[in-house]
Amino acid sequence: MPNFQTVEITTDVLILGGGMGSCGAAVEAAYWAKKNNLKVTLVDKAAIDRSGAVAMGLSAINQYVGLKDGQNTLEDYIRYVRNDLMGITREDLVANIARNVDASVHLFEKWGLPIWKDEKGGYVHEGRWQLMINGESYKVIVAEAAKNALGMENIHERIFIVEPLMDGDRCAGAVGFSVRENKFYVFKSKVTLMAMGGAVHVFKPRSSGEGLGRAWYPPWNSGSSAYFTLRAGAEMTCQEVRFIPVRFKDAYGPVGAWFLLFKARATNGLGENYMETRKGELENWVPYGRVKPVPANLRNYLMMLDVMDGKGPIFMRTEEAIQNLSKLVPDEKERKKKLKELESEAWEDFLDMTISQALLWACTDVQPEEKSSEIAAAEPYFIGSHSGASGAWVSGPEDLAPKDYFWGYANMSTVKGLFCAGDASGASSHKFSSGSHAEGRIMGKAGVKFCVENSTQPKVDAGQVEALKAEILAPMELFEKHKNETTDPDINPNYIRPKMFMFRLQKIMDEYAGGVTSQFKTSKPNLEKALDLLSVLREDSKKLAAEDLHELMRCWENVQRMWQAEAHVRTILFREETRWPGYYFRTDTPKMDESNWKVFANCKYDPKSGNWEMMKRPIHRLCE
Ligand code: SFD
Ligand code: AMP
Repeated sequence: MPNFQTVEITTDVLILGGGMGSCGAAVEAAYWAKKNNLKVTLVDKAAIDRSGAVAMGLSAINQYVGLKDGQNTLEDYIRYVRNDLMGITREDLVANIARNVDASVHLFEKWGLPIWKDEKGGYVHEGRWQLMINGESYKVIVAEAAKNALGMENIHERIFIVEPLMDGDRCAGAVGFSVRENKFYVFKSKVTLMAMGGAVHVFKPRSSGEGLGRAWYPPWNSGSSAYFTLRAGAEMTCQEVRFIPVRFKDAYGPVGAWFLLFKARATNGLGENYMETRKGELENWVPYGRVKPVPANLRNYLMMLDVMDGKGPIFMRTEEAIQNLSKLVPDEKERKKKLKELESEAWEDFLDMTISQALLWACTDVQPEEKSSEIAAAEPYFIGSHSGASGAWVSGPEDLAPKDYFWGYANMSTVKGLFCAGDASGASSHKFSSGSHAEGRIMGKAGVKFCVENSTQPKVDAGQVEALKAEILAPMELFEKHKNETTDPDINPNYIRPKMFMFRLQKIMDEYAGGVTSQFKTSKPNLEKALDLLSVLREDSKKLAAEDLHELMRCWENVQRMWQAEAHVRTILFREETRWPGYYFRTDTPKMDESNWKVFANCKYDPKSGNWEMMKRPIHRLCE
């Protein structure tokens, strides 16, 4: 077992993660910290230039409200999110992000992000709320601003954060380890701002064998946010609201530009448009079945019904859409030019954010102007910033939040001094990249205020740190101790390697908690079985073994996924209805129950007793 040096860093404001939320927090916190002479420190498991969901780039900014230009009102956005989430959303949080998001977008443009412009110099919209960008370098641009604000000396990269440090009921920082050097890190802080993304590979992915690892959501976001907040004892919300995006099949290319910008249709193997042939089904989900646009989960559901009836494959009719758009140009020469333009936009949409989809098109001889491409529902992900909603239950802003949604500081979780944003904060969907950055800024400002008003450095017990160090590094010790006892180091009665552990977790979730194989369906007996198997898995997690630092990270990623899984299963079990068909379907409670379940389903883990508590929280509306 190598000797691990302990590195201790004491700071005022600690930012965990280096993605969109954290980069927003960094620029804002740096500004307010300077005025108050405070130190801000950021820690990322990767390099912030290309970390998080935006690593590969994006082709659209999905949240732009256009408030100043009078394009939309805050109420318009609230209603959009409320309807898309089947009525379950924290409208105070949504409004707070929506009123700040345009400023983030303007900053991106100022920092150098190319946003598409029309002839009049206005932004080119993909849809009502979405802007088209040349976004290959989106993350590099946003990270550069964060780096400039903090200074590289305050940014620690390639450190995997595992656990919170606590001083009684106050968060006192975090511990983790370097994935490059034998160093254990202890970050002590007055306030902790956390945006470590959502989770993927909790469920078995569709990709297997040679494609294993390919998923829509980035494989490096592994549930660290949910784990961190749960272990700190924070209340969580919407843990049942997973997200299942419909994507181009196998390489997960985005569909938004096709549906919204190119106005494409999707049809089944018989050429039928399920949005028309299955329209009647929407009446079972009123009032949300009647809103425009049809909520994302219901769009999914109509498609899934066709697939379950054996009417697949489902095709995005790219050839039809491109021909239709080019036909709008009357002059033949101009029409040919338009056709070329559309073709190049179609390829760029993928090259900007899902390069593998462009590769798949190239290697399967697809020319989108000639041939349709298959689309399919992906496996479930946890992403509070997109069309899912899972995350921590955080305080709203003082001026907008109803009384029971406000406890002192915007975006503070129910644990003192622990703030969350982006995928880490729940019930405020449809923030996407821009809204996550805006929410990070909100968190940055509120976090500094907390720090100024709670200026004593929390106490950290040295025994607590030593115990965490031993527990976190244990997988390396276990491997060293037993590795020579078998000829194949993968097979050993004394330990389990993280990949096998992950397969076990994914099999449980896939089969019992409504994954791809079970057609996204589950029920009370299935969920109870899942909990039973998860408790055995938890026991076996003590036997995880790591050959090196990289595998140590893999061990802890999978422990974190397991906790995300448990919160999910418990909450689906608690909510005795089906509200989001197309995300999951509870076969024993197949209908939506507005009288009993138009509430938030929250949960909390008590680190002292090890017990879980489930609770309902009321929904307050900000507008009609
Ligand atoms: O169209 C640790 N999103 C899109 N948003 C848009 O605005 N437009 C799009 O076009 C988007 N598309 C899209 C999107 C997401 C994904 C996965 C794809 C495509 C394939 C959504 C946004 O990307 C998303 O809303 C934001 O990125 C959320 O921000 P944030 O900050 O909550 O998460 P992050 O950016 O992934 O960053 C997470 C950070 O945490 C780090 N981290 N650090 C230390 N220790 C640990 N244990 C850690 N675990 C994680 C990460 O390294 C990272 O820095 S479209 O297809 O929908
Ligand atoms: P996506 O590429 O699927 O992530 O979509 C990008 C944006 O477009 C998100 O805001 C989606 O909610 C929205 N969107 C995608 N498809 C549709 C659709 N068919 N109708 C309305 N909005 C959509």
